Amino acid sequence: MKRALLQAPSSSFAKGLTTAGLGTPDLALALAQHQRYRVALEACGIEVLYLEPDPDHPDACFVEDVAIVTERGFMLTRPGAPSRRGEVAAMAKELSQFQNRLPVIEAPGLLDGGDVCQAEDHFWIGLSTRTNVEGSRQLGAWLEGLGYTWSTVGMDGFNMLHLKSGLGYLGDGRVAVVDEFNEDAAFREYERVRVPPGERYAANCVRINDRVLIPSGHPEFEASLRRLGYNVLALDMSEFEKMDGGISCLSLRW
Ligand code: CIR
Repeated sequence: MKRALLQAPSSSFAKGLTTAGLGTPDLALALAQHQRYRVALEACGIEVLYLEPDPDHPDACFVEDVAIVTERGFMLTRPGAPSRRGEVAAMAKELSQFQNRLPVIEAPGLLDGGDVCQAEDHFWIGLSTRTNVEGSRQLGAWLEGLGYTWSTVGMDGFNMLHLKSGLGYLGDGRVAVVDEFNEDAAFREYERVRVPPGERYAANCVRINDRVLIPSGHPEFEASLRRLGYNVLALDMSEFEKMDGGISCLSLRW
């Protein structure tokens, strides 16, 4: 991985969608946490690019949801939340410098990037309240054209915003999972690293080159990653957690 695209939270950040019930985020603290996130990515050897903050779209800092980026090509999504659909235009403009024609999920398809997890040449697509079967089918067809495989993961009745709210691919055939995914046939061939029930927020973790980024304050999970030999970087994500966002949501990485 060489590059990441970020967007700082804007003045309207606190007006974004949330179900967390953790209170109103502090913008100054969110900006400081975002800055430390950038420094952490740079420590992983990543060149960081920025989109302009966008006060018309309070959730726009969660850039992961509006595009799928792979080593073989980029695709724009059609976010499940109507208030987020306008974020795609700025992303299209930014990514067009890397790829001339950008395919996009078309109505009635819905897809949030937070529901898409790459594990080597395979992609899991979560069917959440933000991503429907049609969205997964369109993404899947595009992925197949690039030589990837894909499968859907049911999330009916799970108390989770996105697929990656409950899992993170760690590389080396290993996936961090909350209990709901532990028995799922989709992950049977992978070594599962269990995220303790009291530390669910940490399931949204990302492997970047030789490091794993996790949210701080999850000691049991952090210790199990360290036992497996991972170089763990723990970041305070409190203000983003208040808006249902995690470590992966704040960047697109390729
Ligand atoms: C939303 O509800 O869309 C935002 N407040 C949070 C999005 C988090 N994104 C992600 O998990 N990929």
